[in-house]
Amino acid sequence: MRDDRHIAALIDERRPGYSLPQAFYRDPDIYAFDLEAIFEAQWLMIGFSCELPKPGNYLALTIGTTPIVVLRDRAGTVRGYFNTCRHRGAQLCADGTGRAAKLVCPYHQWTYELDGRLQHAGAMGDDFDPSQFPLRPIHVEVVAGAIYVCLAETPPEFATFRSHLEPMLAPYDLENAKLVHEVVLVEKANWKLVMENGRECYHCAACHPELGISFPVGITPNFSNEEGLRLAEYRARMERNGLVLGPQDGSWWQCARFPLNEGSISMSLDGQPVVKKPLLDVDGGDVGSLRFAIEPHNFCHALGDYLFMFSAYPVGPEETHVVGKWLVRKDAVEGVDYDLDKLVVTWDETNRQDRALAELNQRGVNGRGYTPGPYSETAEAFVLRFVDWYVARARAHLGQPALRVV
Ligand code: 3BY
Ligand code: FES
Ligand code: FE
Repeated sequence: MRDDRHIAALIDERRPGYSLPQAFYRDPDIYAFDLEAIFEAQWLMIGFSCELPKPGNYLALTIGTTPIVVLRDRAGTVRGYFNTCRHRGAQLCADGTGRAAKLVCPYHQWTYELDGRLQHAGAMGDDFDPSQFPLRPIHVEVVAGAIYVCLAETPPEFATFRSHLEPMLAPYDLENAKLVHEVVLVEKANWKLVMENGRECYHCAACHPELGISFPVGITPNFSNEEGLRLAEYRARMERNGLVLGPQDGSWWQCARFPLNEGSISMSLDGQPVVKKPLLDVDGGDVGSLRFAIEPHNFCHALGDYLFMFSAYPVGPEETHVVGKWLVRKDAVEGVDYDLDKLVVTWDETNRQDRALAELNQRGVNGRGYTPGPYSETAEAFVLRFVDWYVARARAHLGQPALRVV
């Protein structure tokens, strides 16, 4: 039995402005708590509606221990379900992508319509009422082509995030984009270490030579851009093109457009676009990056020519899977309009470097020598926000007040 009073006591031990006590990065009970309090309760970004181009296309994945499936139904609506059969609970669709006219359980062939209705169940007798056994839905929101899901019965309020992200992301026309590359990095680190690393660029100048070519690694913590002539010019240019700059943020989401390094148009090894046909056909794709991110597990960078998504999924107390996805315009042709290696190299290298850093962090944290250390208020402002948000959610889940006077 998990001892939630022990978890509450550990939360109280956390010193504000400091990293978490060791148990938060390795204790199996806290891992189980995190699945319940965070991953089964919050919005998660799983991918893009362009990955489901036709009715019946589905994307199945497992959140912690819970398999889900997100699909496009016959009416074109993106819907999501718990990927668990209503008969005896077998997983319906294997994790990954596919296309099916109906979802047929591999075990005893109960068959579901794409709208979740149970259409066929053999040998169940005359008084069996299939309408009582539809697939259990999960919450799904699609914002300008980005898919968010929530497994909770009552999800956190979403409309405010949508109202800010939608106008910023819509110009990229992601419904007419395509997924051209996907990676899953198996990282031997707790999901919070993966995310803390992903929320700061304190390490970027030293550890990400490829990213540092184009990415302003000294960027102000909230991506609100440095003041100065370049920002004034960028702001004027974006305004002229009707592109909202931001930054906009809420407790669990952030959206901001920012300029890349001088001379860089895209995140590539020479700063030049890697796709000839831009996603956003404005100023030759010279639009900086639109960064949008949600707690607990995701960030995206939408560039003029491609979009990169990063979403992390906890799979064990010391294991996290990071899913990376690259999108380009649907009509861009590989080998003609883009070279796949050049498209993916910057984030591929960056992700591998970040995996090594998260694993390095885990090894050190596991040692007897670990005591929580202080975050930089400037360079690690977003890490602090992430950890403070986590602590607030954990407290709320335990039924404690958000702020405790100690
Ligand atoms: O949130 C981000 O944008 C990631 C990308 C690089 C560093 N990190 C802050
Ligand atoms: Fe799905 Fe039996 S568990 S049909
Ligand atoms: Fe990094």
